[in-house]
Amino acid sequence: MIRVMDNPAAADDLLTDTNTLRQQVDRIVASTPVIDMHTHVFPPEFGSICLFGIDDLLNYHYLIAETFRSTNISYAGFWKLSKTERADLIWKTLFVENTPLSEAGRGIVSVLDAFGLDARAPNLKEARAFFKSRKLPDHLDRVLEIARVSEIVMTNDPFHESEGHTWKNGGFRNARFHASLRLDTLLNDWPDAARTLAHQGLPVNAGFGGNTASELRRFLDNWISIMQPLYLAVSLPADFKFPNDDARDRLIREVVLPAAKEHGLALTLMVGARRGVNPALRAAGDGVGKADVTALERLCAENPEVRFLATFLSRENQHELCVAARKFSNLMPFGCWWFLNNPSIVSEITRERFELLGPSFIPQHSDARVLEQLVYKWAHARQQIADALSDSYEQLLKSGRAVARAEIERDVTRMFSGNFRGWVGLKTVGARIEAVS
Ligand code: FIX
Ligand code: ZN
Repeated sequence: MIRVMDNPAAADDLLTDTNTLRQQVDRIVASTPVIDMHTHVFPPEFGSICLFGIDDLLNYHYLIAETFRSTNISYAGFWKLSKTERADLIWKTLFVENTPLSEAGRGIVSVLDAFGLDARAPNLKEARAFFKSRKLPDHLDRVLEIARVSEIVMTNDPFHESEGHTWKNGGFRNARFHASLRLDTLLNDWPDAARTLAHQGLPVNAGFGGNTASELRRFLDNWISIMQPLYLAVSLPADFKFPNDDARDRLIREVVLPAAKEHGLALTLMVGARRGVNPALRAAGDGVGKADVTALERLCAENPEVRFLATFLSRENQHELCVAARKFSNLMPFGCWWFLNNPSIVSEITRERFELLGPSFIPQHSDARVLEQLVYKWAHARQQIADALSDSYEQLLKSGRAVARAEIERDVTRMFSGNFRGWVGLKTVGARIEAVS
């Protein structure tokens, strides 16, 4: 029985009819702006790493891996081709000679459809002409509008030379983009990072001699002041351990955590990638491994003043991540990462999170690398989130509590932007977006 008087919403506002309820949830989830809190998308100021258009879309590493399953070309032969030739081959293999049943294949179809392009075209002539005709700044606006993405977080590694030029020349101006300071080179490739820094004149060495730790702190402080990141981030291998007797442990304890504390920055951990399982596939050659969630628990327990954002790549780790988040209020689970970003798994993980965490998590990030991927990744994720949320509200209704439209809006806004804003201290003042310390 629904006890109207006990609810804050007026009786008329309560959605007691399941069809109406589902329609409202679909509409609200489809239209609520989202902050995309982890991407590899860059604004035009970043030059060649700002990827867009059909050739970049088809050269996505997800599709490259799939192409090798349906053609006999050698790895060497494939990499010898130009970007345009590779796109032609991928189109022919996955979209003309086969049906694009995979999530990444369907993604291309959704993008073409959103722009009124023929997803059954025999070649890329029409799509290339269309994307060539677009003016990048207008196109960027349009993509964000279709995807209902209000703000985007980039991945910015201070060791990547491709970005250095932009940062040295005053950075970027687009207020919808934010930086995140990526620590992969530093934490996962320490001997190389130490060599590079020493080469740049920093008195550091791989054996942590002298003032290595304090010099690295200065290095991070400097990049934090240049990039103004919303958080520090690292992807970690499936065998990541904490505590551990290795350089990464020292770097985390002596450099990264103190920097996070001093600057009030959250630390994002993306755990479970197994890099270079098949190096011949380059970026498409990474795999997945089940990780040890107790490492994250130890980090959260030892550093209650640090806010952690965490995602795991293995499906097997998802339940443990939810349980860990119930134990540590400084832990925010986010996203269905990479090989998990398939409708069936997004549905499963989102439902599990509702059941264990209510609305206190961030359901998805796109991980887009190419601008227009935002269109399909968000459209597809929103469908799964809406279905899972509708089912949760319907179960609540059956148990005796109806929801009102305003409550659905509150919940979706919290999950699509509020949880992240609160976690990283990002506020919106009218159209002006600013980070607060
Ligand atoms: O480490 C990461 O941020 C990963 O998301 C990428 O490296 C990966 O290649 C990817 O694109 C996954 O979606
Ligand atoms: Zn990523």
